[in-house]
Amino acid sequence: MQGIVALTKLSKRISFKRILGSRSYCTDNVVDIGQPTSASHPQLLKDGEITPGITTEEYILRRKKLLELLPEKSLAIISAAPIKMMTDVVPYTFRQDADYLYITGCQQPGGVAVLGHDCGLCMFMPEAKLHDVIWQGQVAGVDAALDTFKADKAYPMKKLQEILPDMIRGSSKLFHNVQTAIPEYMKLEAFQKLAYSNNVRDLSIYTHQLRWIKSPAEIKLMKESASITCQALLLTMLHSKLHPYEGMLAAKVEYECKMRGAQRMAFNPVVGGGPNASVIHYSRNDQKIKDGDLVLMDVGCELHGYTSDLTRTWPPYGSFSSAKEELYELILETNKQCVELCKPGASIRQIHNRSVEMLQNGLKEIGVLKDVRSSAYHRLNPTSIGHYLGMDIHDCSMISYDCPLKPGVVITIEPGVYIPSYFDGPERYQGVGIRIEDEVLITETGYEVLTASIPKEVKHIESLLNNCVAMGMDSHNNLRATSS
Ligand SMILES: [Mn+2]
Repeated sequence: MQGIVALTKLSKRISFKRILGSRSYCTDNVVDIGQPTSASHPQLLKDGEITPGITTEEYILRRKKLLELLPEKSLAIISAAPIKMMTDVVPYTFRQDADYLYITGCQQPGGVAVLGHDCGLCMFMPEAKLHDVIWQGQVAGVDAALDTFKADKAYPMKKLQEILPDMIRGSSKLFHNVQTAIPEYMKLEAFQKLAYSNNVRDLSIYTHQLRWIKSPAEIKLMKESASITCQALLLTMLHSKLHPYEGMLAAKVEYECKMRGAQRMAFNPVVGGGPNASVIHYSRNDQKIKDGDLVLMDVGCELHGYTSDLTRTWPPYGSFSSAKEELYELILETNKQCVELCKPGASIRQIHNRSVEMLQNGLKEIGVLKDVRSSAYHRLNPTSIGHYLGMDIHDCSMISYDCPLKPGVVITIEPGVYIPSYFDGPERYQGVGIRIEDEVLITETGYEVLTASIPKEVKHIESLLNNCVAMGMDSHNNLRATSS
């Protein structure tokens, strides 16, 4: 963050027009619009795609379908996600709002998209200031909105106050993305007027209906995202024997995901060794895993806007103790039976209820619960059997868990048990957390497990961990021994 003075002086000498001119700032004659295009990043996008794997036609179809769902004479307003700052001038990595990305394909902050039956897609775009271009690089503006995102109309953001009020006045109902709502349009008198007459609603009821069912192109991306996480977690399982540290396993899985093309993790990896595994969203990841303990890893990556979510629990030192194996088998059997229930017409709620029955009976049988209906059950497993998965990790939250599943929906199946060290029960089960999570795509005839390539059977896990030494992976140990 040094060199501000020098650069500011220099910037005065650089032609303003050359940097900001609509198509003049190019690398090898390729326009930089602040995100990959098929011209600038042919390794990522094919011709005709706005974002990797998703064509212009698909984006246009999404807008058409959203307009079909919206009542007559209504207008939808969706802002891009805000930039969140870590400190002063240092931003957190930007992540686009899923609805904005789904409708526009724009991966950058600062824009507002308006969709209406009369105007089609109208985008208000940020204007690159010289200072921003010098420090952050090019951004998508009005030209990119028209040429790349295929908006029907596009204006610079400064025109919003002038143009949007008339668009709002011509509508009787307004829908907006509540998650990213900004004062720039909420303060407009025309907006306030409709809000006052109770004619402003959350748009996500409609966008979530669309996003809930994945297109063939989206399914392909979901499969790739799942496959990347499976490969990364498998390598991390092998790695755990030599490096039984929560933090190192988190680093390993992130490295392997990114080496396979993921842009980022879908959430902070949960790496809980021993009793830490009984903390459902454990994120400290700062402990050494002890011999005899299990480690629970819940991880997922994001590939071109599509997330994955997968959990495995295993003993890094190579073998399950009998008490832990007993618990593990119960979770595994519940996982397998719940996966079998996935098909069109079933609901997450139904599958959840079945999982509760199985776990209550199983925990009673092995003596963790004193009786089947014990209220302690909900302390040992307060989670749902699963959730919808897609562009967001807890995708389409407006869709009820009672909704009958349809082909093209992706859900997780993640039974678990989380027994804290202080649990008033048999000592051998205290301080153990186990979750086995798979991703399941609902198909016409039933289901397809997208995370099937990573082992979950006890014998498969033990053989995987114990044979990696025979494969020469102990050479690290030898190296350490000779060099110390
Ligand atoms: Mn999950």
